[in-house]
Amino acid sequence: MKKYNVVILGATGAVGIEFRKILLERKFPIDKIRFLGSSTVGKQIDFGGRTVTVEAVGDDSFKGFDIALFSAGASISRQVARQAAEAGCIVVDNSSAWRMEPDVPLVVPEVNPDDVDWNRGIIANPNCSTIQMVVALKPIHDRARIRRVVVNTYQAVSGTGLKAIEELDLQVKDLVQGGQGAQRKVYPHRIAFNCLPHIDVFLPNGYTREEMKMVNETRKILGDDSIRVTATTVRVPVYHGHSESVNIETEKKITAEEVRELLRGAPGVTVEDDPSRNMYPLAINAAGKDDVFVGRIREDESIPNGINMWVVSDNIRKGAALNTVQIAELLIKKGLVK
Ligand code: L14
Repeated sequence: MKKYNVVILGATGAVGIEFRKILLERKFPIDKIRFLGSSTVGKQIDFGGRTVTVEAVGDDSFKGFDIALFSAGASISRQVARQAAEAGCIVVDNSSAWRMEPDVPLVVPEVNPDDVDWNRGIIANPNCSTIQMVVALKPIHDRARIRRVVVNTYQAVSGTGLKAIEELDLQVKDLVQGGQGAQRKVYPHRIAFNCLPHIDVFLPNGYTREEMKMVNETRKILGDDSIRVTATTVRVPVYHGHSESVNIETEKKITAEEVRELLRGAPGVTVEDDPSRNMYPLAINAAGKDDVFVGRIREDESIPNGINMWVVSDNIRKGAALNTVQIAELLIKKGLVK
């Protein structure tokens, strides 16, 4: 079996750690591996028995490499992705930098795998909240044609990175010891025992950038600009796993039982929906798992063709690292790497 030379940019961040685990777990066919970082340059990391030293990004970082997985933020990605692609190294980027570029495919392998075919060296990994939602929407859209989606999210702090996990940790520990939980670096308000209706920055239309990602990326991935989407994205004091309340209006009638049936057969989805046993998806159960979990499936009785559901997934796995690695696997399967 052919092996590939792989670069990870952002190898020591929350997503980078998961990239390394998932590559090993899935026995990704790796020949050479290179870790790039900024604040952790020089750090030595064990990768499946080899010791890899984190390097700074330089002019030759991508020469001789086949695939790069990026998760180091939008600005560095904007600076070096083209350079990597020109060096013949195909980039799968987890930042928001390239997602809405018309010449960059935005891909969730269960939903629009064939969009990788028209890549020109860069493929974007969608936003975490969008990925888990579209995995659940796709089978419903194919069957009943979705007209409108109203989504509210309950997003974990891990999405913001290791610093935010630490911030929640410090605040909780301080508060239970009688302190004020005043340790604040990442979020503008205390996140412990609180909910912040604010993820990423505010835009002139009053929405946050996270909310508009859900609107625009959903349309691009489903390949349908007529779908109307409106979102409210909320940070909650959860470490791992985003939860979403999703309300859908369809063109054709579809029953709750039909949705359950459809989703039971959908790739990457596990239906957990048995209210009689208090069974519904939970962030604490989804953490560390690969699937998107869907439950609380029921008809919206306020409109003729509506469905409500609760969608949960590990934001760092399916929402980021896993989806990125799955895109890389897809590229290999389709013979699109070198
Ligand atoms: O990839 O949870 O667009 O703070 C930006 C904000 C991911 C999550 C993205 C967060 C994100 C994030």
